[in-house]
Order: sequence, then structure tokens, then C-alpha cells
Amino acid sequence: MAGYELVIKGGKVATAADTFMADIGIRGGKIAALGDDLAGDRVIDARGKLVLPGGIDSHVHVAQRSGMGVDTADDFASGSTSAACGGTTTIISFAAQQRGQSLRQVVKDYHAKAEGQALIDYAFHLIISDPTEQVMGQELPGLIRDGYTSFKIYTTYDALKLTDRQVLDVLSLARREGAMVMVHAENHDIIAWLSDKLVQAGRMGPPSHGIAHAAIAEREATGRVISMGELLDVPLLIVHVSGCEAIEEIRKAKARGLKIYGETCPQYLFLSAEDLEKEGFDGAMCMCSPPPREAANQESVWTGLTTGVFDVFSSDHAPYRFEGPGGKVAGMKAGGFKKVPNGVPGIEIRVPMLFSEGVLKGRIDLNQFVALTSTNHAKLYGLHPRKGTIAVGADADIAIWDPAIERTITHSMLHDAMDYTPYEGRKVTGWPMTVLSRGEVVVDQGEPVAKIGRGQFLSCDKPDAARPRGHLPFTPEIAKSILF
Ligand code: DUC
Ligand code: ZN
Ligand code: ZN
Repeated sequence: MAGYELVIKGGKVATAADTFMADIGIRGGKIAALGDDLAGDRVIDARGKLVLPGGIDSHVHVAQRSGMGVDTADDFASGSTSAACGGTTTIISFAAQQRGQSLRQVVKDYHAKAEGQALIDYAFHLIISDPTEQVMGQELPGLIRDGYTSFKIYTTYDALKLTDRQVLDVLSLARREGAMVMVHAENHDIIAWLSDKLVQAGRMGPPSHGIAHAAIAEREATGRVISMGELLDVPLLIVHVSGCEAIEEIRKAKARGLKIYGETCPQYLFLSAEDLEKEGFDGAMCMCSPPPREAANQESVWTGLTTGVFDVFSSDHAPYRFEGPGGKVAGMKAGGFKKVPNGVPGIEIRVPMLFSEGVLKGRIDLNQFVALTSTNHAKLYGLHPRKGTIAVGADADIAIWDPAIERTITHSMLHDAMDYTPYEGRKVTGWPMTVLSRGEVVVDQGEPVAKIGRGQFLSCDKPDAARPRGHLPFTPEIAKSILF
């Protein structure tokens, strides 16, 4: 069969491994051929353009209620539309358990929020805050087998924090079932102690958030969970890593051969502690956890990206509005920095900002860029090779980039439901002007053109990346009695 439903012609194609000139033939929503002179019913002229796998953003919060009871501004419709307009074709968001809730019910309720709402495909991670016997004995193993193969745990936040003993329970379950464990690693008591002291001293402003969430607290918890992962031989992914101290813990663990993965985000490259010091309440726009560090730290994050300490670059899009009920200003007025919802938006600017500052400025090459924004996410979370690459048989999730277009980021050009962007006024070069999801053009000339609700739920395989190394610090007999 020669003809294709759609051919993307004459573009420069890049994957995580290679860059080459090719036409792409698409049939039935999948990539059917890569070659020269392909003919199709419809043609997209990609001469002078870059043709890349659609981004995968494996850390986004949409249609989620925070521990403080604040709803994200974005639901699946606005969040997925904004993602697509920034070149992302798959998002993975969180079905978040609050204590006392059945995990099965949480997943069911979260599906109801997503059903018929997404523009692009989506999968779920789980958040485990209450590892009861029912959850650990039945619900979680069942959900992992049903395609929810990754979950996030926290070492901080009163409403979410697990004890070290609970972390070990969860890790041993992940090992047995083959799930990927993501960790929010900050030392809870250091943060709580510093916060209380700062409040007692009357230091209620956004900068105190950065001081309380000390880089040392991040380093300590990162090192601690890595030790627990090593003890039980369980791969771990440390999410939203901000400080050079935690980066160093991950680097050392990788150098010792441990399967420890790292994620960082735009806010740690493009924001700094100085942004928390802005006039009035404006500093609250840049409050997230962990917080942006001092400007010099940004270079360590770049080095982590260029040297492979970081496997994935995600947005950690946590869209809490600035104004209005539940917003950041209301939080500041109600009780200062401790009452401000944590998080910054970034789902639409994630890939373009990394392209502009990373690829065009020569810090990372195009193939590293594709790996960090797409391929590695698919591999770490069991979506590869269906997602995250340009190969025969993969879904035709493709972003066609104009590498020379210059744009100035303003909130008004973005498609989320927020009321600000912390990146207002930043100039970028390069933007994914045409985006396809399963062969359908969902973004044309930078604007959404497809129907909300076409996005499909993706069940995830158990990722190879989550398989233990087989190096336990116990004899096989002891391991058997401890772990199975
Ligand atoms: N952790 C996240 O992953 N996102 C937003 C806030 C937080 O603490
Ligand atoms: Zn977190
Ligand atoms: Zn997050």
C-alpha cells in the first residue's frame, strides 16, 4: 500500500538518537513510513522546519485539589490545550489520594474529570498519602496491573508526608510489582522548624518560603530516599530537583550505578530566589516547592541537564491563580507565605524555553532536547515506543517547529486558565507552530484547532527503568524473607 493519508514533507527530523532529512507518511494515526518522495492525500510542507516527537510532560497538575483545598485553575480542557500549543502531545497528571480515601475511588473520580475533556492523550500517576492495608494489599497492586504504573510519594507536607517506614513499605511494593516511584524529597522538620521561626520573627513575605525550603533540606531528603532505594534495590525518580546540593546526591548515586533518575523544571533554570523578593505580593507568583534558588544555582541545573544527571525536563505545572479566592494574594493576606498555594504554571512554555535557551544557545543538542522533553518520559513511564519517538509504528504525535520565529511570552498569548505567567516579557526563538496528535492537526499556526475531548487515556506498561538491578545488601534467603 503506497499512499498515505498525510505526509509531512521535506523537514529535518530529530529523535533522541538521530537527526536526518525525511518525509513522514502517516496512516491510521500512526507513522507508517519514513522516506524520500512520499505521496499522500494531504501534504504538510515542512521545508525549513524541524520535525520532532511531540513533547511529553510527565509532571502536571490539572483538575487537582491541593493539600490546602485549592483547586488548580486548569482542568483537562485548558491544561491539555495549553500543553498542545507549546508542542506537547501527552501529559501525565496525578490522581491524588487524600488521607482516608480509597485509591480506586480516587482514580475513578479523576477519570470522570478527564473524560471527554482532553485535547491530547493523557495518563495518570497516583499520589499515595495513605498506605493503609487495603491500599497496599489490594488497591495499589491491582491499579499497577491495570496500567497505573507510577506513583508519587512525599517526604513533606502534613497532609501527604510518609514516614520513612511507610516509604520502605511502598518501595518494597513497587519492587515486587514493577512500578516507578517518584519522590518529592524535602526534609519536613527542617522546613517546619524554619517556617515557625520565620513566622515568629514576623518575616511573612514570599522570600521566607525560599529560606524555609532550604537547599540543605532538599539534599538531606534526597540522600535519605536514595539510601532507602539502595537498601531495597528499588529504582527511584527524584522529581522537581532544584538545588546543586540535591543534584550532587543524584550524580553520585548514578556514578555508583544506582537506578536513580532525576527531573528538573523550567522554574529552576529561569527563575531565582530574587524573584521571590519582588514588590508587594508579586514575589508569590514565583513560589513553588522546592523554590527557585539563587541565580548562580541555575548553572548547576544546566550542567545537570547537559551531563545526564537529569533524565527528564517537566513543567510541574501547578496552576494556582494570583488573584481571587484561593489565589496567592488571598493566601498572603490570610497568613503570609505559609498560606500561599505552592506552584507555578509552565505547561506551554516548557519546551519552547528549553529549545531557545538550551538548543539555540548551544548548551544541549537537538537529540538531548528531544530525550529530555519527550523520549525519556515515555521510557520512564512505560509509554515507549508508542509515544516519545518518530519511528514506524509509533503514534503520529509530532511537533513541527519554526526554529527561527521570535516570540515574546506574555500571559495573553498562552492558553491556560491562569491569570499570570512568571515568564512575562521573556523573548524566545523557535516555536512549535503545527502540532499533530495521532495524525490529527491539533494546533495550526500556534492556535488550537481540534475538538476538546479527542484525547485518549493511556494505560502505561511496567517500565524497564523500574526493574531492580539485582544488587541487594542481603543474602538471597534474607532477601526472600524480607521482600516477598
Ligand atoms: N510539589 C509538586 O510536585 N508540585 C507542586 C507543589 C509541590 O510541592
Ligand atoms: Zn512535589
Ligand atoms: Zn508537582
